[in-house]
Amino acid sequence: MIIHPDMVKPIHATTSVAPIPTVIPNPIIHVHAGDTGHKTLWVVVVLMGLSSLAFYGMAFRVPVQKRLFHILTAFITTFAFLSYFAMATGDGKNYHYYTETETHKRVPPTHQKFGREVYWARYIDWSVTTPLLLLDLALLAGLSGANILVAIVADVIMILTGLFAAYGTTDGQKWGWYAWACIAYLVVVYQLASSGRAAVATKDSKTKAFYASIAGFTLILWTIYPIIWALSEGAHIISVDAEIIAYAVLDILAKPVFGFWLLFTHDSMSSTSPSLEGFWANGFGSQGTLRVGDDDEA
Ligand code: RET
Repeated sequence: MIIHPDMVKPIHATTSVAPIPTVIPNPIIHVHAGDTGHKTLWVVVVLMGLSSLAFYGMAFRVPVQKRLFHILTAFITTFAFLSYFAMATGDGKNYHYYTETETHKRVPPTHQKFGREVYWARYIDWSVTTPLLLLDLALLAGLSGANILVAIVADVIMILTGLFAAYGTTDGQKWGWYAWACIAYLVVVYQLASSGRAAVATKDSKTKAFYASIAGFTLILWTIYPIIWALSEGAHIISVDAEIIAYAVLDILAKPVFGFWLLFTHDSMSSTSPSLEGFWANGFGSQGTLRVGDDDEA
């Protein structure tokens, strides 16, 4: 009898003892968002859009000298609106592939390749909006320029190293980048909790109490992000839908809720809050104006 190779090729070998690894690799398992995740992304698009409109509306109701916080906060939700619009319509994401190895007692280890969705649009959003959120808090506290710069640079390092962590192929690479991001985050925490508190100590009691509450709220919220990251993109414990919902709740608290709280309180304290004149309100004064054609006359 002639034995054809197809007759012996063990494509899906089964046994009652233990799974026998096949010579044909298992197909890649794709881990992606479902219906709930997609709907959640659209809900956030709408909420970020509406809050942006509300913040721009609030900005127009106060004189330009008092508009800095309104404008910063409206920009924050506008960026989030755009990034959520990208994610909801299927942009700003791709599959990150990795292999999980399972060891067995009697047979050689088996390998399974996975592709999990990474929503990289988040990191673009966060790299712009978290510095703006920090600026809101730093200006409220009256933080020095030097401290603001350190906080913002540390913050950008945190987000970018977080992005590298999301695409890490080996555990060492992934968790190595994660560790750098956490160290950068500690610098941000230090600037808000220590330098920020010292700076606000010279202000009136209302501002002091308000900074303590809103900076405390921010620090608690921001600390949940790396925990969600570790459970989702890090250790792949929770589903992509769960990851989308968790970040959606955090983003809504960190941006629109934070924004309304900041602006309503700021407007109610507006008699004590500083008024920005100079370039912010009037552009370059006559002395600083560049006049076209000055050189030609000379
Ligand atoms: C990552 C993963 C790496 C470790 C750390 C992280 C921290 C992220 C933070 C994000 C804050 C985002 C906000 C968004 C508002 O919409 C990058 C998740 C520490 C703190 C406030």
